[in-house]
Amino acid sequence: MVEFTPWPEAFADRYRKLGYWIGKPLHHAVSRQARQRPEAIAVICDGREISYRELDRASSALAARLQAAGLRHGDTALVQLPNVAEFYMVFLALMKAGIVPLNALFTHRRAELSAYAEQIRPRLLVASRSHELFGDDRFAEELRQNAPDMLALFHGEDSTERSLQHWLSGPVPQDFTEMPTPADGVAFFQLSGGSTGTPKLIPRTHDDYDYSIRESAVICGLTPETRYLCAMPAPHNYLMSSPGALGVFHAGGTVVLAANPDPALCFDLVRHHRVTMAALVPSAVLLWLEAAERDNSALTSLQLVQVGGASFAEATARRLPETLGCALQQVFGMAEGLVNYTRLDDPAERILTTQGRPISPDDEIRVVGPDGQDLPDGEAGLLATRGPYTFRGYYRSPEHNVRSFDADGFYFTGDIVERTPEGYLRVVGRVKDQINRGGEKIAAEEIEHLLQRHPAVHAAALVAMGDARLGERSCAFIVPREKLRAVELRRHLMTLGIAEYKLPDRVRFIDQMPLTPVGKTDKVRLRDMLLQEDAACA
Ligand code: J2J
Repeated sequence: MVEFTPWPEAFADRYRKLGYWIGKPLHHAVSRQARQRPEAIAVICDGREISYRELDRASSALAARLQAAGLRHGDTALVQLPNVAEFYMVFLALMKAGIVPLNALFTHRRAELSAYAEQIRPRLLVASRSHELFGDDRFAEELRQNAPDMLALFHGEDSTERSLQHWLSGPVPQDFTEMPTPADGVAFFQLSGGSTGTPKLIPRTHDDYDYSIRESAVICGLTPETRYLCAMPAPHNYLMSSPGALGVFHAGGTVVLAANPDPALCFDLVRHHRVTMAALVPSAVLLWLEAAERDNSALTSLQLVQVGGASFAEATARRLPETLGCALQQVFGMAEGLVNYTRLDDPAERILTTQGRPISPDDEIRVVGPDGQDLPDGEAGLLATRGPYTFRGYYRSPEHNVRSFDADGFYFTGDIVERTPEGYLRVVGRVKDQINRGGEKIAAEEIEHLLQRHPAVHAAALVAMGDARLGERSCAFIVPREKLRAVELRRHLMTLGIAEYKLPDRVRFIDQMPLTPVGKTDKVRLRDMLLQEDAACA
């Protein structure tokens, strides 16, 4: 079984007694829908309409085949698929077979996938032939060096023995028995936005994740009539669970998949499929607002747009309801657990000016000052939390866990928030060393380590710079050992193979790294230098 840090028994008991943890595996809602409303449409993808019956059948067929191929309960899987219906089929199949997936983003490349494989040593790889790394078998073979008995299946593969679509087809064998991992054990790994050199994995249990999904479905008012547009990466926690596709399946609604949030693509999908709800990040909202100001006639079915993942300017929030012709819901969540929503019946000002309040009455929130003291409402401090769906430790990261949690099990999120007297949170800043590039998180240290592997780099630091569209972009400050050009660094990072969104947007060469009194890189100074340059240019 995949190990993880469990909740202390007293907490687990309480969460069960309160009916939060119901002891069911994550696929239970789809199985229920398939029994009760088999013909209802679960997913629309590229013009294909997939019913709950079909979603359930395909996932059981794959689960049975994986079992027959010798995969076992408690094995792990590395999955990387684009926004296609098969992503959900695979996820549900793995839940049924008790195989623990890590769902990589489609933008992830060699560096990320290798680091994930090294951590989980997958017995199964599910990838897409349309990804640059999986057009041929070389990279899959490379991954196999760490995981010699790894089975590989490919979406878009011609040969039948390795074709994911083939493995998903056909009837479910009579003797197929579901073997999910225990409900209070690890169901899958969620990915942390991170701030450290190696990407951190978040073990999520069926019990905790399912609770957040069920409550999210209620808070967001989902019904069988909901048509939810998923136009951001499907594996992201937001799109999986807040309420995400799993929330929609819980309510028996329909997920409409889009490759990206481009309004040219999405507005047609909204019109065509009568989409009622969409989940966006702030940078996508800006694109939607520009397009809708020209013509919003495609959006008449839209009732609710959720915005989360990065700081959302109040001025933009104020434009949204009228321009898109629908309600706004702000969402402030994290793959580690805690999710906050403004409620559908909240006063307009609260929806426009806060990032919501926690899902659960048992989400414990602390706003902590510099000396570790709890701050009164209205004062900005570090957000720490524990609760029925907030994890208790990163996977195999004892040192990092000591820094991320206090002795009482509160997780320090790295966000700076203030709390209103009504218990709503406003995100006002961050202490974690991360760049939030339009909702995509970049761990500064990860990129700094990779930059430092270039022989001509003496020191490197990555900091955020403000950006009107994305909120933030990244700037790499480099102290070179010898003459070096920005393109060479870019090429170096491309060769190491990182997701494109992690490539520094700007590179600045400096003679010396500014240091704090204790000798650490002074990132405040670096950010100030950028501000001064921008002011000089303006
Ligand atoms: C400011 N910062 C925000 C917001 C997240 C729902 C929604 C988002 C995520 C997510 C998620 C923010 N305003 N409204 O998992 O279930 C920043 C914070 C936070 C970090 C988490 C979900 N909403 N953020 O974005 O794990 O800094 O999850 O700690 O990717 O994004 O990032 P991530």
